[in-house]
Amino acid sequence: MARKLSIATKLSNWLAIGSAIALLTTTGCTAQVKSGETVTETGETTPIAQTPASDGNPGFQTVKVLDGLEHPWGIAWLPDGDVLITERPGRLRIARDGVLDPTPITGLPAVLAEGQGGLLDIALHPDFAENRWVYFAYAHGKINANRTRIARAMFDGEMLSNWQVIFEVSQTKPRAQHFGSRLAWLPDGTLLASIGDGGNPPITLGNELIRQQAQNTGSHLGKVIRINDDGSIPTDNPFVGDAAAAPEVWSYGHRNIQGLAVDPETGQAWATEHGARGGDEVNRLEVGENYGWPVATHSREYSGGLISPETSLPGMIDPQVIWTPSIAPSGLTIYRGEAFPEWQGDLFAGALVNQEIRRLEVDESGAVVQESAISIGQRVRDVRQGPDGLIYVLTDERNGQLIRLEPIEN
Ligand SMILES: [Ca+2]
Repeated sequence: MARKLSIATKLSNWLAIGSAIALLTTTGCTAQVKSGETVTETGETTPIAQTPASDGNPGFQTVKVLDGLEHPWGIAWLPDGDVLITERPGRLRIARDGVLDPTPITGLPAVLAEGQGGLLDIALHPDFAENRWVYFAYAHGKINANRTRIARAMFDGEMLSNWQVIFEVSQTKPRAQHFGSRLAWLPDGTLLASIGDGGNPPITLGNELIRQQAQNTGSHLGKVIRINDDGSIPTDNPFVGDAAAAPEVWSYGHRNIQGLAVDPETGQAWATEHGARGGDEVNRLEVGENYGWPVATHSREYSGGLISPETSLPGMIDPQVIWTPSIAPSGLTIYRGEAFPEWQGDLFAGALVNQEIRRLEVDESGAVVQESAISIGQRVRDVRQGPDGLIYVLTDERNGQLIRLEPIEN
């Protein structure tokens, strides 16, 4: 039976499924991209394009693994090598043995699928093999009053059951902007989640712009929160015991984090955050710290006006990287696989507008020291390391794809 296949067999099936796409180049790299043939009669995949090794980079190619995904947002691999993928309109898809099931998984509630909202990130419990819990972040409510929610449900391989909302933002907001919604587990088994700032001007809360809530530790807006696997609050969260603060808050002063990852080797958390016009950021996250938004920022209003005269302030953490103009950063991963030894420990950040991946090299002190780009040619929504040590990309298109980067010998 297919479900008894070993992971190795499944991965070889995955290899056989894809057909290569996406001309791929590396910024600053003079490597020639050469054409290849398409799928052979045996079903083995040959890439359309490859990038030979150069300048300390490995040779690599992209192949298409899946298509027919409508605005896919997040991905999670099951222990048997099958893969779950969220689609922003509100569906959960599964690919078994490299084949996308045409029927979505049942057991999900309705989500607010408007604007930036919908069914967003997915993460398996670290002990999923034993407890079957799958975690979701999504937009809930109505267009004039909505919020980010986190829920978990049990997945038996066929359907979801026992849907439990374990967190929701305490305040509602109008419109469909800035849900944050990336999920990442810390080594201690607690869950980090990013929550957006509530949205752009002219959205207000009380007598000020709602984005000011990013500086209010009493609000979940504009934060990274940390919760236990059942939604309860870890007693060692930084603002536990502060009556004016929300006890879930872990870091603050964020606009809209769309990439969140924890280094499996060091436990260090990283985030990529959207600015408005320019001022996108890469941040190395530290517990309890203030990352500045909207009082210290390199971003400007979409109109071009100043958001703040300050780009840095005492007591606030400056970004490791500033992207102006904006690349619209999306999913983030820290590479710790064996398939690309040259990229060990590097950050891979998706970019929606630039339709590429940014690779960031980090030195021993944790500082970003070099950056390059890998073109994908479609809006990149998520970047993850697969269980096979290869790098996978979801593209944010109506016919979105799962694309894989794999090494080549040359
Ligand atoms: Ca910042």
